[in-house]
Order: sequence, then structure tokens, then C-alpha cells
Amino acid sequence: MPLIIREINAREILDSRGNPTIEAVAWSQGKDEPLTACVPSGASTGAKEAHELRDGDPRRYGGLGVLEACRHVRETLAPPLVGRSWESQEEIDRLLCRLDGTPEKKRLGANAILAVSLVCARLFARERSLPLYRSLEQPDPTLLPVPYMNVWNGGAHIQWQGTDFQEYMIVPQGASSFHEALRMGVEVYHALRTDLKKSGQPTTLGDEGGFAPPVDSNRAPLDRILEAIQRVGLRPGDDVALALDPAASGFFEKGQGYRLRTEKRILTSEAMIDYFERLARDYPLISIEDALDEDDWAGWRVLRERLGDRLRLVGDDIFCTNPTLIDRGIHEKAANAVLIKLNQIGTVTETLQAIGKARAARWDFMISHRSGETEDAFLADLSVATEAGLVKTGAPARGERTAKYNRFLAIEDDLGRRARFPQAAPN
Ligand code: 2PG
Ligand code: MG
Repeated sequence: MPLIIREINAREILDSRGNPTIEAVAWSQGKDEPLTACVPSGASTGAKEAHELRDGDPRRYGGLGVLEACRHVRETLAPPLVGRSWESQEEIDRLLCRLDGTPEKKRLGANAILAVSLVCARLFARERSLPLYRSLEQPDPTLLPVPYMNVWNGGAHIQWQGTDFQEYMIVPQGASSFHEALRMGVEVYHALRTDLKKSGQPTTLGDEGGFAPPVDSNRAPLDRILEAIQRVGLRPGDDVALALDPAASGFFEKGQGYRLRTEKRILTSEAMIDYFERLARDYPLISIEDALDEDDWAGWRVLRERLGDRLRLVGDDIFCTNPTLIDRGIHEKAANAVLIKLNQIGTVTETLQAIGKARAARWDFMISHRSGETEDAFLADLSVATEAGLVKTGAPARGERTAKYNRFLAIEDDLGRRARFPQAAPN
């Protein structure tokens, strides 16, 4: 069924941090109802991410407005799309990239381009009378992902002094379904809050809905989380494992090393790897994302050599969902998994290409939200569509995070008895 687009518009809306972002609104021929898609925004962004276009006008939203990007949608991206007949998402995305003409999508903005790409994917799904998760890639996907639930926030995702590490995640890998995994994760999350409250600690939430009380080491949250897992009667490791995203580029200082403020010391790349090795020995840790700085390729190679057989080593800032960087990572054996964020690269097609690279190398890939999110749950459909088996979308708190969890629940219901959930690898 070819898609004929009638109109595409864009408006400036707010993300979960109260910063402007783009919502695209599009109409297709023969349908009265428009469809929409919203673009997220990161705080700990990789240096090689596609360009997020901001107005820079200090009189509006501290320079963060996106009116110019919205104008690019209306005046540059929409006109060549409207009124023509489109067979595939690739065709549209290819044109979007060509209209921009720069490798980083600098001219029109990756936020403008992604808004259009996402909304077109929704139009295609409707044209085919399919739910989005069945229209994006595989025709009949049935695998739900294990959620990596970020229950403790630090680094760039809090505005006070907490852990240097950005994310402490619980992984309910012993569940038999997504519904069950979510329930387990939520119960641990609530137990953690009760424990913190009891010990007089603040239960203020960070940007992704995790707790973030003051601590004197980056290891301390792991103990608190383990206690919470046990308190709800679950087995650490077998039922609920642990994962980290230190987002190490955030505390790496060129010429100095990895500065752990909470621990008042600076570590070399090797010492940082030793640190993670000890954590993996002491805790049921199964995955570390961005353990090292985005430019520390030599360190990443050593990291994989030393810990790659025990841990999933996920590259986020180092790869930026960029097929070329992922290729390099595979070639150099710098990691064994990739984080996938639509807005790091800027179109649905290139995101699927990045996933294709990971698959071909037999690397895992994890679909991810951004710290600045909206209520759009596109990534949930993408996770199922690609049968990623892994997703991270924050704590089970705050509407922009629960929107994704709730979408997974709906998809699992929709699949009924055909729904599958990944089985934990035996330890
Ligand atoms: C990350 C992300 C999402 P941000 O580092 O993985 O958790 O954070 O969106 O701020 O880059
Ligand atoms: Mg990350």
C-alpha cells in the first residue's frame, strides 16, 4: 500500500525536564485523523551524536527553543514529501538525509529530521493497518525485552552531589513475561524507597525517576539495591540482576583520568577496569554501559578482553548509534553490545542499520530512552519490532517513563499466548 502524505506540521512542545522539543503532526490521504511523533533529548550526550538544533535565542527558554527546527520541518522537509506516493521508510529517510546534506544533520537538525521520520513510520503502519511494532521491521515479532530499570540516578541526571555513576539498573531476568518482570522491578523499586525513607534518606527522584540520595562511594547503591531485592523475597542474580551505566565520559578528565568525586580519587583506565572487575566479583552484575570514556578506545579493548566473557559491555557514547562507529567497534573488539537511541543518529532507517550491524556481529543491542523524554512510546514498538530482547527506559515512575512500560504491557496483551520473554542465561 503506498503512502500519500497530505501535510506535515511541527510544533514546539516540552520534554520531561521542561525543555523544548519537537512534535511532528502528519496527515495522510484518505484519513481525517493526524498522527504525531515526539523527539527526546539527552543530557549526557556523546560528542559524535547527530546534531540537535536549538535556536540559541537567549530570550526564549534560555536559548533551547526549537522554533527554527520546526520551521525546517514545515518549509524544507515537508514540501518534497507531500503529495507523492511513498513505498517505504527507507525512501523517505534517504530523502530527509539528502535534504540536509551534512553527515551530522547539522543544517536542518537531527531533531527536525527524526520527528518527520518517526511520524512517517506511524503513517506507514496505519496505511498497512498494522500496529507500529509489526510495521517497522520484522512482520511478525513476538519477543518482549527484559527491562533494565534505572532505580538509582547520578552523574548528569541529578542536580546535586550524588554518585559519579549515572545509572544503577535492576534487571528482572528471572521473570517469565514482561508483565511479571515489570511487577518484580516495581516491587524492588518501592522496597528501595521504603528502606531509604526508613533510614532518613531523601527519596527525591533524578531525571529518569531513580532515587539519588547522597553517598560516599559509587558502590554503596549496589548494597542498598541488593537489600531491597532480598526484602521482597527475590533472589539477587537469578531473579533480579544488576546493571550499570556509569556514563564515564561524564567524569573523565583529559590528561587526568577518571575523577570519582564521591570517592575523592582519580583513576587510570586500567584502575577503572580493576574497579569494575571487583564490582562484578562482589555483585550479581551482568552489564556495564559506557564503563570508559567515549575516546578511550584502547581502554575499551582491554575492558572487553578482561571482562567480555562475563559481562555485557554496552557502547553508548562511544558508538552513538552510528553504523560507521559500530563497525569500528566490532573490528577493534571494543565492546560486545550497542546501545540504540533513535535521536543519536536521526532516522528510523539508520537506526535499523545500526541494529543490523550489531546483529551481523552477534552483538547484543539494547533500545534506549533519553534522559529528556516525552510521552511518546515509539521506542517500545521499536524494541519489539527488532526483537532486541533488551530495553532501558528508566524507573517505573514519571509519566514519560511509564508510558513506555505501559506500551509494552499493551503489546504483550496484544500478542497474547504468542508473546515470548527472554530466558536468563544459566550462571
Ligand atoms: C544514557 C542516557 C539514557 P542521556 O546515557 O544512556 O539513560 O542518558 O539521555 O542523558 O544521554
Ligand atoms: Mg548511556
